[in-house]
Amino acid sequence: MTFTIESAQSIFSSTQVPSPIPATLALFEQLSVDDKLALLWYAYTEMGRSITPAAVGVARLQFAEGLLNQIKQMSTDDQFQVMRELANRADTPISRSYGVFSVNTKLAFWYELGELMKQGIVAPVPAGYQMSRGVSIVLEAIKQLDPGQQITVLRNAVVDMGFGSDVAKSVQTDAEPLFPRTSPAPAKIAVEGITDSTILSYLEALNKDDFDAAIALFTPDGALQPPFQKPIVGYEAIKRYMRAEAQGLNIMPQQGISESLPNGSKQVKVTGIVQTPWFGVNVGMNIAWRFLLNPEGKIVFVAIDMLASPQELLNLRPV
Ligand code: 45D
Repeated sequence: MTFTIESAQSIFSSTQVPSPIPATLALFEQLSVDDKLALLWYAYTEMGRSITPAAVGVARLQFAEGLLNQIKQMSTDDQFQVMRELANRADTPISRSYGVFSVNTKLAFWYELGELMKQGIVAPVPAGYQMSRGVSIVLEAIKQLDPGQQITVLRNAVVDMGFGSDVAKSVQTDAEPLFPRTSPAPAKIAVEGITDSTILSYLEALNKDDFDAAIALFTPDGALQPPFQKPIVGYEAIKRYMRAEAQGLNIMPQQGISESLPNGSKQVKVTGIVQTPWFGVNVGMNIAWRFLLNPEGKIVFVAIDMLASPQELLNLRPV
């Protein structure tokens, strides 16, 4: 029995509801460049969700340090110009360097710039800037989101900046350190409604950052589809992705449903909370995993979805 990625993507499709995140990002995209920068500043400072400083390791910043030092030495006007170029994805040397940073280095770069803005070394918004109607509309839309969705909007906005940024190609080099875990994740996991050992092993492996163990649970052409992204196919690609994006996650699954299909395969949906090391225990994201297992119990496909609302945690209807 073979599956196509397309057929696998549609498992539990009746539980899929439109997410407000792409809609909010589309509103953001329509803003002028100064409005985008101002929006991010207001959203970042007003939401009051604090980034865990431990996440911004000194070693991680070393990749962004050169750029940050250049920016520090610039005039205020030039600093704005650089930020505009990044937000506009302009083809300039600085914007190109940014474009090849890994996701975590991009986030660390803006975190540090944000700190410099708070200290007054870099000015936060252009002098004389008046908040436009567009900015207040997008800000209002962001305020309606739950905290996990808010940080996802911020993250996606940052990751899309710079020239030639391509999340799918972004890789973390071996030189970049692992995220420090502030508190150990639970080693043993119990999920109401789930006894399948593949599923439990997958979740436990992620909690230990044991990506080799996680990969071993997939078929060689198995696929992993992250939130709002295309499926990533095969051991090597999934492992590279996990090394870059799944370090230090706290996985706290709550409940699930497992359904045997006529051909001996199984579809499993699990919902629960995931914490990112960037925000630690301060922000929980409501997440669903939709697994397709072959008759041998290997993962053919898993989609990770950001839930549209906390009520979706209980939405485990099959089909
Ligand atoms: O422009 O099972 C200023 C997978 C103003 C793996 C600013 C997973 C100017 C498999 C404020 C300075 C990974 C898929 C900007 C599971 C300006 C698996 C700065 C899921 C930009 C479960 C802004 C993992 C700043 C998940 C500093 C769902 C913004 C992980 C910083 C999700 C934003 C992680 C940050 C998320 C956002 C992390 C740090 C959503 C971090 C978000």
